[in-house]
Amino acid sequence: MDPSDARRILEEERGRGRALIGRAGSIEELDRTKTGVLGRKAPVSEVQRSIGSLPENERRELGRLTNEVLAELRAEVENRRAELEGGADAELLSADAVDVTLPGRRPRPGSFHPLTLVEDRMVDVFTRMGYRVAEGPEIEDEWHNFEALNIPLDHPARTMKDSLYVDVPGMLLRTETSAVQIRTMESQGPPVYVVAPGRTYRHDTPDATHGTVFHQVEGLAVDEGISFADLRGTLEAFARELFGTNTRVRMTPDYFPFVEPGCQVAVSCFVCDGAGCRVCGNGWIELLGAGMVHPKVLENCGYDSERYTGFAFGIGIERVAMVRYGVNDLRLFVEGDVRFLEQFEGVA
Ligand code: 2NL
Repeated sequence: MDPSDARRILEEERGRGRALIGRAGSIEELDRTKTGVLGRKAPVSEVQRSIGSLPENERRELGRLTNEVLAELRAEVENRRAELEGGADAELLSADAVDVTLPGRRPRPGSFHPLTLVEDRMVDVFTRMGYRVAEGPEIEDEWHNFEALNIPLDHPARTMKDSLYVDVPGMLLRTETSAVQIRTMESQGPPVYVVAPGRTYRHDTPDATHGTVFHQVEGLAVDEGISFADLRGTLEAFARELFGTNTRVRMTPDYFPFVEPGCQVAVSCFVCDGAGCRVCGNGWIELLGAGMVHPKVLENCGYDSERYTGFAFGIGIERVAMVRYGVNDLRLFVEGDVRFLEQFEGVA
């Protein structure tokens, strides 16, 4: 190679290399540029290989110049590499940045299910009157669910139509929580003051007013000298706690196999105070069934029905929740739709 050509190439490569290295936009592009500028086939490398065959007087000087250009370009490559790596870091840092001055996200509070709200309030009224809370199994035997309650073998409530039997003979999903109170009487002597809240089941096709699952609070008081007047007084106190001190109670005769006499209980409407409105219709809200415990039920549990008397009542929780919160479809209670449930946020 002609020494003057070699000199020209070195100077050209110094300029061209620096420009290319400076333009490399990524580590990958920089590596390709490095091969082009400093690799085996690069013009600088060709000059380097030709030095050995140059005349003695040129060899020294061109050798020094070649090394200078090579060192300079290598340094440029490493500078550019450091810049690109630093840029990648900075990009990562800004993508991951956390603004510590932003206000925190407040977690949404949960809410109680309306049936839980009503059940808790009702149970609370009775526990303050001195009642204990009893719970029991949801799968019951026919003795506790029917026979002990004086519901005879041929009673329509026992047929498959109204009850949900499980595939163990004689076992069914309880149709009321009375069974829990039968169990309480079987396990202890009088006096008994107990409420049994919980789920009950019916064989029904769900629509706005029928469901498969119901919730009840049943109550039972058995002692010496308990009268129908005690039942009325207890239910009046309960109604006033739940619906306000102006609430009046109306009792009309009704029949349940496990009580005698039995009655239907209505309360004066808490919206119109008995005048008649959209909520109640005629001023009264029918709320529960009740009565004096049938002597046969007491005897079935080993209680002396000559000495002890008692009253019992069964309150439908759905019924109370519907009038209280203006719910017009039973299915809303079981569907778990958040748009329904979140309306009870903050209600205690
Ligand atoms: C209703 C009617 C009622 C009872 C439940 C009861 C329990 C025992 C003994 C006697 Cl252990 N009675 N419970 C009594 C009368 C009515 O429920 O319509 N509930 C929604």
